[in-house]
Amino acid sequence: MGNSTTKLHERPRSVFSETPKKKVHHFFNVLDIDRNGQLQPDDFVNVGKKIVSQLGIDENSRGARLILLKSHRLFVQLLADLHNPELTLTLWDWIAFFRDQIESVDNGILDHYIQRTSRHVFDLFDVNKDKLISREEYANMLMIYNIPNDSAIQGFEELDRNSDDFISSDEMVQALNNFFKSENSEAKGNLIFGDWR
Ligand SMILES: [Ca+2]
Ligand SMILES: [Ca+2]
Ligand SMILES: [Ca+2]
Repeated sequence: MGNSTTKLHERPRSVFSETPKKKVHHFFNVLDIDRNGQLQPDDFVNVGKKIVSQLGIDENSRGARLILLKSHRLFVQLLADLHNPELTLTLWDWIAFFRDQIESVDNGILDHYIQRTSRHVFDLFDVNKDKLISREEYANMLMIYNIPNDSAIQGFEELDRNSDDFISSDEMVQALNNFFKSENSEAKGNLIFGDWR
């Protein structure tokens, strides 16, 4: 029995190998909406604006302001997670953050980040607020982030583990866990933000 406790502490550290690195790099490009090689407030605010225009709601309405606030908050929290006092994140900051988290013995910060990213996806893209992401809502997310739809159709199938045609928040967290942590290039969830290969 004492043995199992020891084993917990002997968990081998994960290595930030080429596969997770490629995925994280791809995710940076997805978030870098204006493709200037830096994550800045504009990238996130523009996502909010695109959602508002996709929904066809009045830019000055409460709903629209809430969406803009939520997408901006995503960036502010990201800066806090990365302990970055600047309003700009470079690819280098980004990759170093994930490398440090994945290679750390304690995955607490990364798990927290995954939970929060999942919450944000639901906040921004679960339009009818049924706590499920439908195919249509997922397709809208891809469109907002300029992710080609073809690879992501397969992504949806893999995310939807119980094949009920919806992505639940548990399925989202599982997918993000694989996306950020798995060294397996075929892991389910890898295609959540399109084809990174
Ligand atoms: Ca940018
Ligand atoms: Ca929904
Ligand atoms: Ca499902």
